[in-house]
Amino acid sequence: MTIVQNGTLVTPGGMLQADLAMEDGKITAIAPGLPAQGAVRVDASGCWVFPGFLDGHTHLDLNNGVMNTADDFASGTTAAVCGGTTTICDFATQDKGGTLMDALAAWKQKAAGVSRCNYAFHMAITDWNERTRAELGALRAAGVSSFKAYFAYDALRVRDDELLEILEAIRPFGGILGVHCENGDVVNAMQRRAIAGGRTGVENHPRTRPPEVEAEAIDRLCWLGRMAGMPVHVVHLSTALGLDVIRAARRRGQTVYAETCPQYLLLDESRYLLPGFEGAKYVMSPPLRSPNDVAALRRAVENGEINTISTDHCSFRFADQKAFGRDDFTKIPNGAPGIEHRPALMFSSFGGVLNAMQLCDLLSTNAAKLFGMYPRKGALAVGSDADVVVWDPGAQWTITAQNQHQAVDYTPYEGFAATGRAKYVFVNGILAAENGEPSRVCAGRYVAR
Ligand code: DUC
Ligand code: ZN
Ligand code: ZN
Repeated sequence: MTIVQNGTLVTPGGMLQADLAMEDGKITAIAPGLPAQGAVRVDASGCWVFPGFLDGHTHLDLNNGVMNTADDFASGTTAAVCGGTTTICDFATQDKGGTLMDALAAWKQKAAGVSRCNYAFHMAITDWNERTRAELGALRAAGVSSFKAYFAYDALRVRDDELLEILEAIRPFGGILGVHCENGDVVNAMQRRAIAGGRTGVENHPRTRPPEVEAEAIDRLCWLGRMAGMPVHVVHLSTALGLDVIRAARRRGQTVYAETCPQYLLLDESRYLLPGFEGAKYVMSPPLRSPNDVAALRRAVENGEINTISTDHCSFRFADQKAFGRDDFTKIPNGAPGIEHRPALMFSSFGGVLNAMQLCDLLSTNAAKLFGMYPRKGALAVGSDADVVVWDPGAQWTITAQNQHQAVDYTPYEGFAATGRAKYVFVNGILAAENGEPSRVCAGRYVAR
């Protein structure tokens, strides 16, 4: 048995000055002054104790058609636990012509035995047909209740009629569909025009994916959701225009879940104008936006319009992977690292305006609820899994590529002065990281939902 003593617990019922006991991977007791004879004692005085943070959007060990991400499940989940994240939802992606069950098996294989945090999979449907539809029951039985579809990327995207059918098909079992909202045809056309005109530099990445490209796709998703009688989930929201579209759908009475990411709350499009090829570090889709967009999204986080903050962690090394697009920005692999730093970035940045309960919702509880893991995950409660973070709110440290565990040669947040850090991180009751360094144990398990 392990007992976390004297911390301030962030529980579903409120903040609680109490001890927390864990045994056999579960939280077994929460009360002040628990008897600790024979138990391993963990001192949490001066700290907040949270349910482990949950990153609902990661891409580990992904091949983008040209190359593999820098982080696989070994390095990516090591980085995750060092930062306080105890569960990730990664994306298993169907091959064109392939089955959903094969995709799930392939992704389980990537994670099994090497994952330091728990992992669940959203299923990205890229080939919608009768065989795919027929697999949904088996997939649900295998623990997959959330799905993903793309409106952009030729290798991944589905048509509007297919997206409508997917929404209808997952409705009977309460599935939820997250969608990458960018108009792929328009992006393709704008990219072709830019390259034909000799505009090949990094600064053309955001110019060929303007805010309207996102807003239009979000609007289309919302109407398709209404036609299907289904809630929808907008992933990686990046624009004020897109936020307005979500507001309009909500005013009509629709349920629209919105996720955004630290990069859209902390960084802006001026990064694409950095000298040399530096801007390639920030090439992701959707791209970084204007300071006005950043301000609008920050207000939306503060007033509760954003449900979850996830990373879209999809790392490529600057030196030899981003470099692939040196002469043509459309060839720069899309994505940036973040899995390790999300909790510290958000506590540092919103700590003055949001309280511990609100940050807990944004970083853990809401994603657990949306993706069918609550209260097993996302709650400090007796019977919940013993994924626990002892958070030192006063710790001062600096984010650098040097001290990170992400297997990539940069961080978008180089030099960021962070306040707050995961002091102890437990995954299924086992110490997985301490003061930002991993333990020796790989305690992560597949989370069937
Ligand atoms: N965009 C995505 O849609 N997925 C991974 C990374 C990125 O930049
Ligand atoms: Zn996406
Ligand atoms: Zn993504």
